[in-house]
Amino acid sequence: MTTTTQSYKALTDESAIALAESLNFFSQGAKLESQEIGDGNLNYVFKITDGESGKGLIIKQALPYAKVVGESWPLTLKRATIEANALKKHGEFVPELVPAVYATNEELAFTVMEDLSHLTIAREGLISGEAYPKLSADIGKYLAKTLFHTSDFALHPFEKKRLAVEFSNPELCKITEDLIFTDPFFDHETNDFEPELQTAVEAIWNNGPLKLEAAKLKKSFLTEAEALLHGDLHTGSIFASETETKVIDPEFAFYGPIGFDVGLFLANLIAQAVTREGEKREAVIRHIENTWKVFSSTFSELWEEKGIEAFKDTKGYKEFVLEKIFQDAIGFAGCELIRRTIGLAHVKDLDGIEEPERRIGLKKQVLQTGEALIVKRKDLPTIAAVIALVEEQN
Ligand code: SR1
Ligand code: MG
Repeated sequence: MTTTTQSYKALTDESAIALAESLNFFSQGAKLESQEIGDGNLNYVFKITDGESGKGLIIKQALPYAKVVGESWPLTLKRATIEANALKKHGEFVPELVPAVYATNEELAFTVMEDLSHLTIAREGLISGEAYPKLSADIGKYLAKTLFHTSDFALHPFEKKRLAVEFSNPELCKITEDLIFTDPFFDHETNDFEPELQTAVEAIWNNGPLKLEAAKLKKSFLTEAEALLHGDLHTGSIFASETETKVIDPEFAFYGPIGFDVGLFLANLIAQAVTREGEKREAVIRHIENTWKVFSSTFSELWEEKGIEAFKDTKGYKEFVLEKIFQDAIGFAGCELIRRTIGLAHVKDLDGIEEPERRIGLKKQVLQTGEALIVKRKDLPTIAAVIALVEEQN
């Protein structure tokens, strides 16, 4: 279902309700309520509910600027179409792990989708101590299926290149290129950190070998069009409960290196794990381990069963591909840890720690972990070695 053409106007609660009424989703005459619930950096999110039937839907609208900064940072509305199309494309492979899309409108830059408000944003739940037992198995599967099926290992080269063009997303990629791969490694105005971190941050800016490795990772992000990525797979892009997981917000989707999605998710688990102790910490550490285990075993099975690459049975090739994804993922995770600590957009896992000494101590530790993951990524052969490195910094 696609609605008719109109020129862009930001939705209000009233116009969001009028839009919902026009979709024939609710029964006629239903008394609808709207609540703007967007807590991300970029968009409006309206939740429309019919109190009587309990039915609901979500209308997400892209703003023509980045909400986190304001109108001084214009941002393409095309990202709404990219997001809706990525949800649909990824939904072909993991329908149970993404929200259903009901309607889209390119001009008004909105997507109408399944209401997931019975779930909690995973970052929020994890911060309040939830374990989400299915999280890593579900995300490992999501990663393997979406990334394998949109890669050259599964698609005819014409279709893969057609998708790479459809999902060309230069403006949103530029945000990542700047905020993850460039600005945190230089004295740049977008950086944001407590004065107590100044010495640690200057050490990053002056660390030539670290910057060389960050440059190599940035080059991979810029040039390796391997699969249709989610592009921003942090724990704020995931809804979860004890029994369900749904991945939302793929507005940064584009054809990029497979390890990027894997690495971003691992980094956000690491940023959560370091804030915990005892059994609760162990639960997140097990998620780190299991994400890689499920991803690599599912990817490997898909390779054997559905792979179309002529060299797929050549001894050592699958292992080479998985090893490259792993090394990339670990390096990208390091970059994400550094940017979430000293760059423009932080994470509540760390910023929300009220006690200043503990917060600063953990942030220094996260910076060291990020640096080590980047520089030592080729010497970390297994996920167990990565976990040992994370624990060493503690
Ligand atoms: C200006 S956007 C800042 C960050 O928010 C998004 O979720 C991405 O992570 C981006 O880097
Ligand atoms: Mg987002």
